[in-house]
Amino acid sequence: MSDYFKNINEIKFEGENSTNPLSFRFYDENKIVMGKKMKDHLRFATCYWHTFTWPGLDPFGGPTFDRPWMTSSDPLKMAEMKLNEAFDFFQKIKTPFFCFHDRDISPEGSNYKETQNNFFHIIDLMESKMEETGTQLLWGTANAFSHKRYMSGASTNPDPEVFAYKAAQVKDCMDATKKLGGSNYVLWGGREGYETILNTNMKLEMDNLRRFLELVVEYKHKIGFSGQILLEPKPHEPTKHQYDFDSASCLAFLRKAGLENEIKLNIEANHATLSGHSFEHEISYAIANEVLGSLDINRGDTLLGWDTDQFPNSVSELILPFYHIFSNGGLKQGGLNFDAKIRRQSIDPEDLFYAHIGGMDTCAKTLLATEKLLNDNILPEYIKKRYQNWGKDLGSFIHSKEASLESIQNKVIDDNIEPKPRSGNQEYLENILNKYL
Ligand code: XUL
Ligand code: CO
Repeated sequence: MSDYFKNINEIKFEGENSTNPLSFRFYDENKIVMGKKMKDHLRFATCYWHTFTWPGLDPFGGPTFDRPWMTSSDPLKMAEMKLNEAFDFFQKIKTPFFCFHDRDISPEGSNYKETQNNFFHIIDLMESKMEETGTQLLWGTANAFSHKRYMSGASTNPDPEVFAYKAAQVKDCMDATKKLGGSNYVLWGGREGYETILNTNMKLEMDNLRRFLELVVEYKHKIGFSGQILLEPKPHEPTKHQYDFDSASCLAFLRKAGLENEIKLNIEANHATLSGHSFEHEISYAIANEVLGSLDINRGDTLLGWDTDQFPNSVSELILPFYHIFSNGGLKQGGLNFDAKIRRQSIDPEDLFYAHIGGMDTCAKTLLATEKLLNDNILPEYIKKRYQNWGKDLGSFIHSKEASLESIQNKVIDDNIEPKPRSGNQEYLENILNKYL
């Protein structure tokens, strides 16, 4: 029996003028946008960790959330209660997908075997819940960063026993993700980095990270998992330096390891801004290099320098990310995972709903704006025109095999080439974009 959310009914679309805070004003799941249902474009996922597992801690204060499944008695029973409540929530909020870490859904036991039994016990129950409700798994992942055994890294730990422990854990989690029909498997290198170079052999750590990823890819093929394997870049936090800093450093690493065709990226908004980039930069970089896998959707706070993981609430922040995604084929096997948490003062069951409703409505409103932006075609036409000379004689010559620095120089002299600067029209373009917000 689930009763934590008993006072809340299924959230319905009521339209823009609705004053009911427990309704959608823009997310109309079956509405056709750009030829497809809204829900199939957006592929929303609720995350298990922030929404059901995080108790409202901050570095200066203890738990603030009074959830019935967070008491200390019988951890496995608590995990079962959490599972029931989570599926009740998924059905009421109507995110078609969810995501989990192994340790969000089931407790560690006193040894590996016991932990494994707890995990597969919950996975079996989860499988039945998924069948019963039709909720799907966007991705699974292993938490190899919270327990103290991982304090100096997981696959980049100085101790091979820790590497082995993580490998065992990831094998189980990949098996579970496959069993549940997950569309992706995510690897976020929570502590795959270092605190001080004084005690760190960077070359060996990076070789070991490569070895770990090779083993993951090998196992994916062995078990016939058809989902995508995704790395999730983040520049720092918890460690000071992380090896998977941003899209560009992940891609460089993957290329050196020869894994660029096997592993794609799960890009998170607040990780992008922590690395000094915008969300749209990280997304377009991944698209340009054919490694966009999925998105963790949230937002940071410009006044705070850490990962605040707030729910998205601004169309103007999302319009450029969406424009790039939907002008390049959409999310495909990926989705929009709300890797976002309510504030620790938001302690009512309704607060979890308000947060997701706000995030889903903001994304839906952005999708509608993106449709207009793409239909009007002003921005794509502008870009096409700006680069059009690359399709003409000189551009084609430069790309041809005959071109060399000497022959290009001859052209400059013979054809009297004197480039004339042309405006980038930034403010004009910003005004155009504003019309859609
Ligand atoms: C941490 C983070 C993780 C990953 C999954 O900042 O984003 O929750 O998404 O491990
Ligand atoms: Co994330």
